[in-house]
Amino acid sequence: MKKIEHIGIAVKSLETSNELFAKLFGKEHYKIESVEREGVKTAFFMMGETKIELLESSNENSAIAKFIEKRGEGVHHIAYAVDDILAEMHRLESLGFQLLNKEPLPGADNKLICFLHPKTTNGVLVELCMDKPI
Ligand code: CMX
Repeated sequence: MKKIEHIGIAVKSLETSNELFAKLFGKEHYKIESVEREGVKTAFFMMGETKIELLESSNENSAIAKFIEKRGEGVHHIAYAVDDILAEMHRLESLGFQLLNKEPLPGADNKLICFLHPKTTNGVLVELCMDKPI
């Protein structure tokens, strides 16, 4: 793993939280993108080399809706940049980490992604992400 690529924060309202985080950071988000498969609408802020991803649920059965219902708004996942996502998935699975998807999936911001179950990572949902090959 190379660095923290982004930190995902679950929010109830993207509109309200975009305003709040713009005040906090002193700059606006650079992108809004929906990921239909995950039932989320996201906004990205750039923080040096790291991004902050705000996640709003777009349907009541999504992972973000469940998360907010159980735990309220807050840090949802930490995403780490990797060079070779398949190699990293194989490495981590062989070490006993539980992959939540067996194949890399397309994620927001031009990434291929894989999640690791928080039960196998000390309660923190981990995402691996790699730039989509051009
Ligand atoms: N971080 C830490 N723990 C989490 C969590 C999170 N983000 N989400 C759920 N959990 C916990 C639950 O609280 C629960 O803990 P307890 O057993 O102590 O109550 C445990 O994980 C298992 O929860 P579950 O109810 O069995 O499973 P869920 O249906 O809540 O699913 C998870 C949890 C992580 C497997 C599911 O959310 C998932 O597959 N996530 C990956 C996809 C995702 O998060 N997509 C949204 C982001 C998309 C994007 O970034 O674009």
